[in-house]
Amino acid sequence: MERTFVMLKPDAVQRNLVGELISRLEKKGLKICALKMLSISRELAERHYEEHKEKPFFQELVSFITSGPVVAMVCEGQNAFEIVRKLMGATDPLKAEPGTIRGDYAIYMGNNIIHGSDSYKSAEKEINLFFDKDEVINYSKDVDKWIYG
Ligand code: D4T
Repeated sequence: MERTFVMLKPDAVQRNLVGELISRLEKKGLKICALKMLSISRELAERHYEEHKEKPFFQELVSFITSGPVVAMVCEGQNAFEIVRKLMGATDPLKAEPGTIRGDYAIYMGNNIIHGSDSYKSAEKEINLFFDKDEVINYSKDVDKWIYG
C-alpha cells in the first residue's frame, strides 16, 4: 500500500480548517499513519522546498510556511499521492475546481492551504524529513475490505 506526505499549511491552521481537511482525507478512505503539529524551522522549510530555491517566489514561500504551526501527516492507501493531489486541486486556486480543497478554500497561490507529495520519491523524502521512523505507525483496519474489496 502506498504512502504519501500531506501538510496542512499555516493558513489552514489559522482558519480552523484542520478538522475539515483531515475529515476529507479520511472520508475518501485514506488511512492516517502519522500526524503531528509542528512549527517548521527555516532550515527544514528550505530543505522541503529545495527544488524551488531559484524561483522568484522562494522567499515568500519559506516565510509563509514558517509563519505559524502546520499539521504534518502520512496518509496510506492505493494510489495515495495521486488521490491526495486530486483532492487538493490545482496549485493555483484560480484553476482549482470547486469541490477540491483549494477550489473550495483558497484564493491566492501563496496561501493554498495544503501540500501533498507529487511522486512516491518526493513522498519518501518528505516523510523522512518530517517524521522519525517510529512515528509512522503500521496497522490494519477491518474497514479496508469495504474500501478495497
Ligand atoms: P505544494 O508543494 O505546496 O504542494 O504545491 P504544489 O506541489 O501544488 O505546487 P509547487 O510545488 O509547484 O509549488 C510549491 C508552492 O509554491 C507556491 N507557489 C507556486 C507560489 O507561491 N507561486 C508560484 O508561482 C508557484 C508555481 C505554492 C505552492
